[in-house]
Amino acid sequence: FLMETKLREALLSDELQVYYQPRVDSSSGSIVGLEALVRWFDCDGKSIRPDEFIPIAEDSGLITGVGEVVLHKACAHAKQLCDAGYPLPVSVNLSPKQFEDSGLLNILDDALFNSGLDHSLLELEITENAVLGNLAESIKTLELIRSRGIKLLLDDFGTGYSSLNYLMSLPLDFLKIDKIFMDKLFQDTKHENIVEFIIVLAKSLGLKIIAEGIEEPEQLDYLKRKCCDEYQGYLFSKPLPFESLLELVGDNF
Ligand code: G
Ligand code: G
Ligand code: G
Ligand code: MN
Ligand code: NA
Repeated sequence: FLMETKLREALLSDELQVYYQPRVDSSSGSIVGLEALVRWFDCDGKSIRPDEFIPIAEDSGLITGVGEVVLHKACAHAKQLCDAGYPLPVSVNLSPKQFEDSGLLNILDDALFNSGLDHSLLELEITENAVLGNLAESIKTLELIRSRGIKLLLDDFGTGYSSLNYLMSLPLDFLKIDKIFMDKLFQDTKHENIVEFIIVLAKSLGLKIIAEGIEEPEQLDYLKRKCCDEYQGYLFSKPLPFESLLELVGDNF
């Protein structure tokens, strides 16, 4: 309850910021995309983790406002990068509540219109939990999003139900292999096998694969051999405030 009140005030006083974690191309090693991740520094400068406040935002309905702020900031930053000569796509996380919201398409259109960002530079990360309710209805929404040129990415794959039916039926562009698989990759051959299976399956469905949570060079070597398309993790960079990201991108190009 206290957190909810604080979050409501945070929205009014613009305490939410967006950090960006680079996604790196497998062959060139250059930055090819960014994931937008919300950060909250309260009035005392204390940081409150999204793991803590996103669930509260979801339960209280504040997630729509939070999501709107993140989308607008991410689109504006992506536009700024593009104008500076770095046309990097930015992916924004959508929680299930946002996905169900009937106002979602208007919110997306507003963020794109206000920023002037090329639609192809916006990507949305959804999880399987977002489509659990009604598959047919979800597919319609995803198709409407995609018809605008926005790309879709399935996040956290392998951590929930991971229905092969979803993977087959949903109109998607990317699949993210979750960090939990990276953590356990060399623990036993089971984990190597399942990662290899996910990669082969996703590729056969025409999806590009992003491996996330890469911390060790050994993980990267393994995934390169299995031909992932993009990599994300502390090995390359932590999520950065926009100004730091701009510097990194400048050095990288
Ligand atoms: O960046 P970090 O590891 O702290 O993020 C923790 C969790 O919060 C992750 O599951 C991430 O997907 C989620 N998250 C981060 N930013 C956003 C956001 O803008 N919207 C939503 N819905 N979730 C986010
Ligand atoms: O790893 P993580 O993304 O949580 O790093 C965030 C760190 O960056 C915080 O520990 C904080 O010290 C610093 N930081 C970046 N931007 C701000 C800001 O706007 N306010 C405050 N108080 N700290 C910031
Ligand atoms: O749920 P989602 O995949 O959106 O969340 C991504 C989260 O993972 C973010 O909170 C981000 O800060 C975190 N993250 C990204 N790369 C790494 C990494 O290499 N190691 C760890 N421990 N966390 C990471
Ligand atoms: Mn994500
Ligand atoms: Na993930």
